[in-house]
Amino acid sequence: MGKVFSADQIEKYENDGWVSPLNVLTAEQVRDCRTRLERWESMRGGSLPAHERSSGHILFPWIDELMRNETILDAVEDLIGPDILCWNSVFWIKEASSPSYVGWHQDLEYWGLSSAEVVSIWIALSDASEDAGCMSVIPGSHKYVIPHNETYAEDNLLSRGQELEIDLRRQSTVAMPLEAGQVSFHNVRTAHGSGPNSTLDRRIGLSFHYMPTHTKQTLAEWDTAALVRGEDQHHNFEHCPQPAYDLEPAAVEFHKRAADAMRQIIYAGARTDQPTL
Ligand SMILES: O=C(O)CCC(=O)C(=O)O
Repeated sequence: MGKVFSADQIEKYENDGWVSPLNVLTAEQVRDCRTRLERWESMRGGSLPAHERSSGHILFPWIDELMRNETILDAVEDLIGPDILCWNSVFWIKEASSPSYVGWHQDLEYWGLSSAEVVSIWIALSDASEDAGCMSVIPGSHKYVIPHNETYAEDNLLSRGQELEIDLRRQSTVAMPLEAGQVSFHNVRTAHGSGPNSTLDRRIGLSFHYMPTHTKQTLAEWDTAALVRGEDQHHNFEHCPQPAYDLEPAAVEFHKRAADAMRQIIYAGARTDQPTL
């Protein structure tokens, strides 16, 4: 038995590479987060530029607080132990009735992280039903590496339009629908993807990517991460400062450097004729 997950849930995560859902946020907390996000989007003219959808925890105390949510960290500790860094956070937004989708992929191949223990969590800030295009996974796929195609397809929300090079009709996939306020957990190598949003509401998710402190960045000399629990005896990443208030100038400057480093990593080896984040 862990702090949050039962022994069966931990075993399921180890065998299948995912566990979901966990109830974390109240309806009021979800409303508050959504209001703050949508206020920020209005400031930016309606939607966030790609570089701001990533690492928002460096810019805004409310995202930093979500990243340090005790229930989430207890659950992550059950899966990877007590010394935890958060590498990144990303907003995954599909507008109402939109064709946006996320191609099937495994993240570890693109992030340069040395540890296959990295755990991705996804917080639903609106209902993420199957009709809204919730995430699905291929159970057990965290145990092997699958080649990817890079399609750069317009509606694919991934940086390179990645798609697994396998026939999905031969795979058994499992949908992970979430109600607003619930959270899913998947291993960084678990193959996952999601379809379009055919509902009348936006599908809004916020992912955080947690890793043991011994993890190294293999694609860049310098990278950042937030120490969210325990001790970091390895110092492989520069620790992100916690923002004192929204868009604090020092935080904006740090975020710019961190986002530049992230862009180099995410696009390492990619085609050069494509627009970058
Ligand atoms: O939002 C989605 O549908 C996919 C998110 C994702 O790829 C991730 O959190 O790793």
